[in-house]
Amino acid sequence: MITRHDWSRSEIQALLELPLVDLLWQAQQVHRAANPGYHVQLASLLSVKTGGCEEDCAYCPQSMHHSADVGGQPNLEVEPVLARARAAREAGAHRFCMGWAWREIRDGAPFEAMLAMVKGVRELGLEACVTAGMLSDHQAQRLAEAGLTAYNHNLDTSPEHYDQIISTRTYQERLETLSRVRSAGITLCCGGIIGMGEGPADRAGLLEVLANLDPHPESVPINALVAVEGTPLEDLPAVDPLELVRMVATARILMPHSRVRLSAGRQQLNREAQILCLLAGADSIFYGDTLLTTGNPDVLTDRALLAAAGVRVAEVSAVAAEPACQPVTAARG
Ligand code: SAM
Ligand code: DTB
Ligand code: SF4
Repeated sequence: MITRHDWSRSEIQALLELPLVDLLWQAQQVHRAANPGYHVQLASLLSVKTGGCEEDCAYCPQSMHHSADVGGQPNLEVEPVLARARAAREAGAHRFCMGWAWREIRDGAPFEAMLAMVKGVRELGLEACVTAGMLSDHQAQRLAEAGLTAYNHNLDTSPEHYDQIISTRTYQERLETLSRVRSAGITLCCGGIIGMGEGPADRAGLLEVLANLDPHPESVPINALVAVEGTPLEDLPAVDPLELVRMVATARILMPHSRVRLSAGRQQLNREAQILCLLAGADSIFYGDTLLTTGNPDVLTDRALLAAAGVRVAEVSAVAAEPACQPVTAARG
């Protein structure tokens, strides 16, 4: 199978608009060929620094620009974070993702603590992912040295729709952050959100930018907007679950070897819609009762979901044996 990096927006839009049965059939063929065995990865999330963020992302309950801001909570310390990572591992998670509501990483004690958290999570045999806004080359290098598996930084939407969602950081700055992470040898986790008032060309536009990154991001989170009260997007209607299925299937066709993560918004989906997303090629979910600040299905419900779908859950020990930075063709960050 050839992995392409030259997809046009019209080709992508045509995929998104295929009859659903044909889109699913194509996605499944690509998925089975690229990822034999169908292993689903479980990733747990923890918010280390919550709220009070200077950015104005319209969807986010952690922005100081919105009345929803959930700020005012102390940053978590290294030991409690590692205790949560241990508990996540015991519950069966493979990856532990930590979030900081920052515009950019600052040097000093909080960054040293971040490095200690990354080291500690890796020592537990888990993959470690951080999402903390923009960073410098030096900070990326230090995170790589600490063993960071992946850095999450989303493009969120198309370049054209972007300024309706965020005004305090440009699309170009996001692309530069991604390239810094890549240069440091850390795998990329980069995706977006649907349900923010975008049109079909915007969904194709987001996927176009992602699919033309070379190499592709190893991990591509597809979020459905969680419309939080007190954010500018609070009144937007819930996205049709089949639109999420289409987005997942198209991401799978465009980026055959990437992990496509069915991310925020699963609480609005019934079991069957989630299974359709798995069929469409999603091979990771966030696992644990909370995302960063909003809810997620509980662990037992998710275990039952995966059992009902009949998918295999990746073994933690197998994940731990993988090196932090893998060759591009095999990378599954
Ligand atoms: N401040 C960091 C940053 O923006 O890179 C890290 C945290 S941020 C919460 C991580 C991602 O979560 C965002 O880029 C966005 O795609 C997603 N997200 C945040 N709030 C969301 C919401 N209400 N619904 C869906 N996705 C959301
Ligand atoms: C991503 O794309 N989705 C996750 C993870 N990356 C960091 C975060 C979703 C957050 C949803 C809103 C909240 O819980 O605050
Ligand atoms: Fe929320 Fe991250 Fe935007 Fe800050 S930068 S408002 S934490 S999404």
